[in-house]
Amino acid sequence: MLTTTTRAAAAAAAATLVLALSACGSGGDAPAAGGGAGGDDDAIVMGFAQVGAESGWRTANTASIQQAAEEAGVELQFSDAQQRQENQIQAIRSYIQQQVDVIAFSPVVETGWDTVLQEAKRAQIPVILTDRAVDSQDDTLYETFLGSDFVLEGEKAGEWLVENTQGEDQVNVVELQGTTGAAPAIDRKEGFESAIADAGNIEIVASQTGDFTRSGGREVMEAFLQSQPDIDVVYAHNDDMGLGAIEAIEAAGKVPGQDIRIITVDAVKDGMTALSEGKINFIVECNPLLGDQLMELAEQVVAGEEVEKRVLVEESTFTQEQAAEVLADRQY
Ligand code: GZL
Ligand code: ZN
Repeated sequence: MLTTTTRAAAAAAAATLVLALSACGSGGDAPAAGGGAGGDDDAIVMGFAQVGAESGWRTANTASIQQAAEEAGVELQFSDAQQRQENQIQAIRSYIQQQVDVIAFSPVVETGWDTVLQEAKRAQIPVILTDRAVDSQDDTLYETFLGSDFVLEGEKAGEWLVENTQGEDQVNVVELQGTTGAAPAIDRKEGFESAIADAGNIEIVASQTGDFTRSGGREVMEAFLQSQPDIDVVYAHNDDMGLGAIEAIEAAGKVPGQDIRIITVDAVKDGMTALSEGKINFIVECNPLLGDQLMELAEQVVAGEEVEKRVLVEESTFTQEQAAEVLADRQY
């Protein structure tokens, strides 16, 4: 557990890392004539403050952003906040100091962003939200939000469960929530609960955060297997926690996908593999490949063009049969 002093040290270290990266990234040249930091004076300089590296989804999201920046000729200053909001805020402040042309980030939680976003606004640096949203009332603090509709993802998961438990008298669900306070965790819970609300036979008997990690999912599922006498279904807010739950279920001598059915969200390679093997029963896709759309939006906002306030991404759902068909073609 990081104490406040070590947290501050960690935050400072993260900021130093960002500054070091940016120095080496721009080859230490003087700020370009274009006003932004960085070597090439007409390349857009983007500061990206990533959540962390907590899941397969995040790894794919980071790869997509880095590859798209390369292809678009955008100079990317990139930081990993290890899932800590103070590190993301520190990184955004360092991008403001560097006078980047545009800031993009995926807010680890919904709250607590207004102050630093007002600093970016005062510095006249446009901000793009990707993946996760903020709860700020002032939507002049960011140009656009590019990402999925997490409530819809939760609804798709709940609708599948309602359709596939018709006739079962009592379906006990345990829920592995994502990071506490994160938009996907809040919204996937809301969507799922709304979809099962009218089904009289489905009940969420336990719900706890596994912080979107495989180890978190395993530890919480071990506890649920101890405390819950009858678990029929696991609803995990991402594949990684579902995969951790599979480890706990198998360690308890039960068969995942049969004794205990599993529904997850993301559809990353490891999740789709488990789905094709019958250990997961249904996956709702959450598309991490936001890089190309992000670079297009960055070019538009830096050019001062109006952009949609909300840009949704395409995504689907997968059954066990569908996973087996598409597994070989999955990019992530
Ligand atoms: C969703 C994204 C979530 C993924 C998790 O867009 O924020 O964070 O579902 C990731 O796998 O950790
Ligand atoms: Zn039961």
